[in-house]
Amino acid sequence: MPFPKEFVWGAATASYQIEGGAFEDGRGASIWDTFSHTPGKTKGGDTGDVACDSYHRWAEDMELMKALHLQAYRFSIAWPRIFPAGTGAVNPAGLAWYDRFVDALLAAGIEPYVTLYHWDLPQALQDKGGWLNADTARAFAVYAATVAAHFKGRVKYYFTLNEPQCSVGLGYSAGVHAPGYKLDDAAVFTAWQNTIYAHCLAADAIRKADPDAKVGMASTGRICTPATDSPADIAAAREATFALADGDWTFTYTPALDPVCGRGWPKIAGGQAQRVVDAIPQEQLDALPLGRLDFIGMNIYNSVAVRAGADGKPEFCPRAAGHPRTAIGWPITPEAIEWGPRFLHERYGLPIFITENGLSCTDRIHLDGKVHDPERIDFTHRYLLALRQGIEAGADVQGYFHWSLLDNFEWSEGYNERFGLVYVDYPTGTRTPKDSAAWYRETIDANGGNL
Ligand code: IFM
Repeated sequence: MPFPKEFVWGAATASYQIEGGAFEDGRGASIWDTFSHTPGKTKGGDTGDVACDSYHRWAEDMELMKALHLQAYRFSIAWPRIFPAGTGAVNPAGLAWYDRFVDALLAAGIEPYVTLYHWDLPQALQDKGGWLNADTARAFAVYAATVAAHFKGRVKYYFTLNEPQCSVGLGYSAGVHAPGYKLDDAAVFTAWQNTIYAHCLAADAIRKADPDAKVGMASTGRICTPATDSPADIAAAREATFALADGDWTFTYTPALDPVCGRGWPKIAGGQAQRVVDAIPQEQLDALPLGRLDFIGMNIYNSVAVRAGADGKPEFCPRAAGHPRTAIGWPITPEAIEWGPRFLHERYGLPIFITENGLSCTDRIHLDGKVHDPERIDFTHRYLLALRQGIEAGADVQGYFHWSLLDNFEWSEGYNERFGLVYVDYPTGTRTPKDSAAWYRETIDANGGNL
């Protein structure tokens, strides 16, 4: 059975991961330039200086997207290309590059879905405290307003943030992403709170600049799936998906979505972070309704199974020995993309886009010159079947963006992980569509009816 009639099929990327051109046409430095150039922070010392060189090879990428029959493309705008110092003067060359790109997408009949912040914060703002400083949120709103006004009538769909769970959790708590901080839970919550404040101000700014624009946030987090179909296990999985404990709350949907979906700031069981939640300034509380969402973006990769314990409380189920994994080591759990959207749709009542889903494989060019990636086809096939079950069960999922269009710079993992439908030979920049690209095109053409 095909997917719903208006279902949108796309692929996704992010600026720092593919663009390169890091020092061109007036782009300012971002925290990822600083971080990746700091010895020991990325595998092999890899940086995004060149990445897939999409800054120069974008027309080629456009042809790849056309050949894939993509209906939509989710990409991010690099804030430091538009405002090299984060605030102040606009860089016209930065806007001009995205002008060419967006116009080419539209000419190809591919709908742009723009992410405004996929982690490449201007370094100049980091120097003033980054997300620990509420001024960063105000600067983000100016940037969002500038972009939305500039692309009015051309870009309709915006995601303000990509995965605050990672930009804050990995960047301010675990220290493995830029800016590389390992702060206490209270400080981590301060960065979180300012990030959500930024979303709220930006959502408002986008709507004021372009009343026809639609605003979402691309979120991620722990998804718990029921060990069996029993109502008790389903209830336990739901509870565990949204539960927050002090020191274990950043990789969850709740503190990103509850505040902007009319549920207020959630309680964080424990101490440190809750003290900061209790002290959120009034102006930030007042801004929450501005952050209302037209849709939720979910970046889904895997999940953990949960059952109801003897007292009905959630118990995590260990994975069986040898459970299937992707090249990066993440478990393969298609049920994530059935239950995640079901639980979020029940809780928030909003349409959902799967803004990322995919896997890294140990892809290579085979003797016949092609890239055979049956693992990616099998993984995506299984996840799409599960997604369709979720839709049939009532989750209002309106589109799917495969992560990623191209192999690219996988943050602290450098170029070690290949997530693309298209293989990139980094020394030459040569692109080779993998077998999965042809398979995905067939799936798009059949609106999933081939699955
Ligand atoms: O590459 C990342 C992306 O930038 C954010 N979501 C997860 C992907 C795979 O790790």
